[in-house]
Amino acid sequence: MKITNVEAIPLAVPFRRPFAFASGQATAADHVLVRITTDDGLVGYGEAPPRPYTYGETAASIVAVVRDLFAPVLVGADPFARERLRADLARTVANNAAKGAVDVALWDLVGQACGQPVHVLLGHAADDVAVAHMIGLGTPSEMVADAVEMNDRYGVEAFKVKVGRDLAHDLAAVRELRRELGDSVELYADANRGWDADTAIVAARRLADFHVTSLEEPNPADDVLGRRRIVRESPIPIVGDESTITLGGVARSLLDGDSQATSVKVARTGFTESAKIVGLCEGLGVATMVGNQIDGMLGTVASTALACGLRSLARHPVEVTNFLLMTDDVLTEPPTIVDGRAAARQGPGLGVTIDPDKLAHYRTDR
Ligand code: MUC
Ligand code: MG
Repeated sequence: MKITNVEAIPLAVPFRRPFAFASGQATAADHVLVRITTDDGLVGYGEAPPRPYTYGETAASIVAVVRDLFAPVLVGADPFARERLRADLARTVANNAAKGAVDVALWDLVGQACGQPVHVLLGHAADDVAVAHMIGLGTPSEMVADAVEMNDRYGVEAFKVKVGRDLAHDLAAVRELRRELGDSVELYADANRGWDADTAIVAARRLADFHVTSLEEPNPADDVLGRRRIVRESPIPIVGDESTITLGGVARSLLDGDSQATSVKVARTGFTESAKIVGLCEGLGVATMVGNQIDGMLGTVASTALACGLRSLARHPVEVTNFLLMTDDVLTEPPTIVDGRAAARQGPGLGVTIDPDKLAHYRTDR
C-alpha cells in the first residue's frame, strides 16, 4: 500500500460559547483536517487543532507545513512504516499538532488495512473509559452550572477545573464546585502557567484542602527553580502538559523534577509518540492521563481510542468532552458519552465517516 495524496483542509465550526483558560481562549473549532489517500482507495483522517498559545501553530501554518514539507515525504511511502515516517517528519522541528494529525491519519489507514480498530491495535486495554470534563474559566456560578449539567446529563464524575488567574477567584470556584458536587467526584486543576511560584505553592496547599487531586502547569516551567520549588512543596502532584510535549521533553521534565505526572495528548504526539510517552512513564512509575487540546469530534474519537488501547491511560478519567462545545462537525456520527463513559469505536481504523456536504460547508479554503 502506498500513499498517493495528502491534504490539509482548514475548517471553521463555531462553538456554542467560548472556552477560556489562563493562557488564552478558543471561540471556534478552526481546525485542520488531514486527509491521506492510498493507492488501494483507503482514506485516513487526523485533526490538528491550532493552539498558538501552546505550540505557536496557526491553521495557516499547519496547512503550509503539511502541504509543503510533510506531503512530499509521505507521498509514495507505505503508511505501515510509521517509525520511518516519524523520523522523516521529525527533521522539521516543532509543528506538533500537524505531526500529531498525520500520525493519527496513518493509524487510521493501518487499522482500515488490517480490519481492526486503532484501540485494538494499540493493545485493547478497555472497550470504554471513564470521562473527565474540563471546566473553562468563568464566574464560580457559571463553572458550577457547567459541571452540574455534565454530571446530570452525562453522568460525568471527574472534572478538571481551569484556574491560574486571581487566586481568590479560583479558590471560590473550587469551593463552590466541591460544595455543589459533593465529595465523591474527582476535582483536579490546571493553571496553564498562570501563576508565579509563590502563588502556586499557596494555591496547591489550598486546593489540597478541597481534595483537588493534582495541579497541571502551575507556572511557566522555564522558571526552572520556581517550578522545582512548587514540586517540592506542593502536597498534590504537579502534572506536565504544555511543558512536556515530546518524548524527550517528558523525560527531561520528570528527571529534572519539574513534574510528577504527565498529560498525554493525541493532538500533539499522535498515537506513535503518545504510546512511547506512556511506556516511558510506566517504566518510571509515573501516572499518565489523556488530556484534551480542545479537540473536535475526530480528535475526541482518537483520544478515546488511545485511552482504550493502553492500560495505564484507561485508569484515569479521560478528557473527551470538549467536542460538546461545537455546534456541528464533519463526522457523520458524533461521539457519545453515556453514564460518564466513552466507548471506543468498533469500526476499522478510527471508525469514522466524513460527511461530504458538511465538509464542503465548513471548509474555509474554497
Ligand atoms: C489544557 O489541558 O491545557 C487549553 C489550552 C490548550 O492548549 O489545551 C487546553 C487544555
Ligand atoms: Mg493543561
